[in-house]
Amino acid sequence: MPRVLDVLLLFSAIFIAFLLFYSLRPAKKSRFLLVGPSNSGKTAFFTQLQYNKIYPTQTSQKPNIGLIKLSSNREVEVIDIPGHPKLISELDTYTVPTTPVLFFLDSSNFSKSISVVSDYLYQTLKRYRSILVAANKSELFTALPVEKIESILQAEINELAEREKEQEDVELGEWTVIKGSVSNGDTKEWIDWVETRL
Ligand SMILES: Nc1nc2c(ncn2[C@@H]2O[C@H](COP(=O)(O)OP(=O)(O)OP(=O)(O)O)[C@@H](O)[C@H]2O)c(=O)[nH]1
Ligand SMILES: [Mg+2]
Repeated sequence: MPRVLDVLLLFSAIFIAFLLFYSLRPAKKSRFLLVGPSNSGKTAFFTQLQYNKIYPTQTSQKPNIGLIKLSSNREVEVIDIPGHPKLISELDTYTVPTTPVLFFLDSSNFSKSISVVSDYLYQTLKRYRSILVAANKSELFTALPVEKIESILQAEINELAEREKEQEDVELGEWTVIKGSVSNGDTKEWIDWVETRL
């Protein structure tokens, strides 16, 4: 009889340890990234998400990491990765291919920066599966229409992929472009996109 009791006690202890392990373990955090060339508005968007206010920014030299609550009231980690070409290796610090990425570009300066933006987008598409190109600063008079931005980017990405195909097989993430403006608070479609992918 004492044997049966010992076995029962042992099983109860294992069961309680199991319950404690699963209830005390930290919940898996959702995360999304703000990526893209310098001056595209990532940190402005980050401060808007984090503090509900756009603060004056300077070129970032290290990532900004924050916790925000989206409409579902779920806490989400947002990481703003500096866009300076010297810091492109930061892209690899967070690489989990399924992490949703908001890739920022400046629509008002796009014609002058096509190759820099396309190269950066190409590098991002090689690392992540789901990318929304946030065509920011669309309120400015000089902003290029989103359809034009999309077709130029598509042609550039095709060319880059074609060139690289000769050396190795390339698999690129899915991407789409949505315009918006951090300054005007026109960012809802970007946030909705992120929410459906977390
Ligand atoms: N007109 C306009 N300006 C914007 C908008 N969003 C951001 N800016 C401005 O663009 C400039 C650059 O913004 P940042 O957020 O610092 O750019 P960033 O992408 O973080 O740049 P790096 O840190 O160098 O990678 C700042 O002066 C912002 O105020 C926008 O929607 N419209
Ligand atoms: Mg910045």
